Amino acid sequence: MSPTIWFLTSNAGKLAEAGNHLSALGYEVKQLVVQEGVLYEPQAETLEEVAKSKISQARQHLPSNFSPSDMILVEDAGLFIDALDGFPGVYSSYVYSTIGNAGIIRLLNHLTTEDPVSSASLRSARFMAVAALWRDGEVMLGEGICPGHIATKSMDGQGFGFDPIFIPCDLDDNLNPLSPGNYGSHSTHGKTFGAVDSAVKQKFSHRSRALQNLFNQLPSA
Ligand code: ITT
Repeated sequence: MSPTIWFLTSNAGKLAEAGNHLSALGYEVKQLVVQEGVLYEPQAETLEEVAKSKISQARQHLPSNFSPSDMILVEDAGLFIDALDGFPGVYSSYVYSTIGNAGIIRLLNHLTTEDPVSSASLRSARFMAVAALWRDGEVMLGEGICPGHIATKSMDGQGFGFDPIFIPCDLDDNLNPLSPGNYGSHSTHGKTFGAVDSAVKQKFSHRSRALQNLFNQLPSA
């Protein structure tokens, strides 16, 4: 029987993406549901600190059918915008639920030129994710980064959170990201994560990369 990974998250988009990634590796992913208002998001300066705090909290709320070979997964992500010195970063959830995507686009309105390449580098940003896994009493961490830039207008459709306003950098043949303005063999052709299929996002995303980095440290299921 494949090992069960209990993912502590309230975000359905994150759950679906991690489920897709990990089921392909032979794991079963279940959502670890905790009563609303019981968990807290610590005021931390790094995604890693937040992820470690989420693991400690998750361990206090294991389901009754948690078996000794099961694992706990948490993941903390954020959008880091260069022109705003990395803001919203660890404050991404708060910023998303207050000013939202429209507010971010308004904040960056002045950073646009006619030239798409300089526009992209002025509006450069990255998604970062830290995934943490509790297994056999130990915590392991994996990190993923997806560089890109903020679109000048929202492109909705699929995805969640900041997906409608984030355009990832193209990737080369080995799936390594190129710098803004360079064309690679894998591209969303100027579309945001919100305007492409989830399978396309998965190829570029910080989440896939963090999970890959984390699960590469484990023997395969
Ligand atoms: P949990 O902590 O319950 O897992 P959350 O939504 O608070 O869910 P994060 O703290 O990891 O998740 O994310 C911070 C914000 O960044 C939040 O508003 C997310 O919607 C957004 N976000 C995270 N990953 C994203 C992604 O892949 N695409 C778009 N937005 C994302």
